[in-house]
Amino acid sequence: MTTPDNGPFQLPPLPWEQAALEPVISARTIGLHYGKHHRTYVTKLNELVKGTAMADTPLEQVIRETAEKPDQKKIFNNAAQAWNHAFFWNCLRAPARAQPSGTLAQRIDSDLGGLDKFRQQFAQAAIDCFGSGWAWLVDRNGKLELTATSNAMTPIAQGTTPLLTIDVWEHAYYVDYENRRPEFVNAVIERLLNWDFAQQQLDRSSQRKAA
Ligand code: MN3
Repeated sequence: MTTPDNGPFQLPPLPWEQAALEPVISARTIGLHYGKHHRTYVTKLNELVKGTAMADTPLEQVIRETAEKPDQKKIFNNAAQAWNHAFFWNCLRAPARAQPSGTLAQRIDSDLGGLDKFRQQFAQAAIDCFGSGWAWLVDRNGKLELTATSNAMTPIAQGTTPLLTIDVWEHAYYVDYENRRPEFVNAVIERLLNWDFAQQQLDRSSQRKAA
């Protein structure tokens, strides 16, 4: 763990080497995206919460408490972006397994019409997200859905459980793909999705509902 500016919130280590996702995502993109963008969200969040009760509040709770509050917008944006990026890195893995298994595969079949439709709809949500944002596979009250959020907005502030995400801010792909967002999105969906991580999120979501 590295702690920018010794603040309470930390930049978690990447789950792989920076070149691990090549050629889909270059080491240079990961170096900038993680080392500059993600780090800056954590650093700014630490500056913003310094000396407040938020400094002792878990990150997910900071996000929920500041969502949709205009006077807390800066804290929300940096907290949600810090969380979204840490989640995003875990959604990627190379080499990825070709397809999900277990209950996740069953739910993709029953809720989304199968893996091919999942891929098409996830890509479409990512491509159609206007401007900066995120595409998500979420569990909403026991049903899987594909959706997108704008800017820093995150499912954990909207009462759904995220299973997978793709960052579609331009900084996520411009160095490697210039303006070709669909090419980036389809390459990530076909070659990098971490199905084991998505299954873990689904299991946790099911356990929370059963509790
Ligand atoms: Mn990003």
